[in-house]
Amino acid sequence: MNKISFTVLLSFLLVAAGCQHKSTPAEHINVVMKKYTITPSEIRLKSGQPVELDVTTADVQHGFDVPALGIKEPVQPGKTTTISFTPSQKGEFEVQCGIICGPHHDDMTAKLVVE
Ligand SMILES: [Cu+2]
Repeated sequence: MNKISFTVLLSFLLVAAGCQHKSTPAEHINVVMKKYTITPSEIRLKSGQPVELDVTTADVQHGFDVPALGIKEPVQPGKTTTISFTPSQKGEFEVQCGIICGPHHDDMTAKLVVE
């Protein structure tokens, strides 16, 4: 085997090994925001498990905010806002609507539980 093909083979093996080592695929959770609820009202996550929250709104623009985790994303009608992260801190965190959407905006909350 010449040096070039050995290098190619080695690179291929390293890439293949890298793929196998990729940690667990992200868990997808659909979240729907609608005046004045966030569904599910309790989002349960596992510490260390990557997650993708696919957030949509069923009516007007809302915001998906988890102040304790530094998450603050606008959610526009007709679009999916994907929020990817790996929770590392166990506990219960409040989800709030981050964009004023009406008189009961302040009641629009959910709980994010990391176990
Ligand atoms: Cu709202």
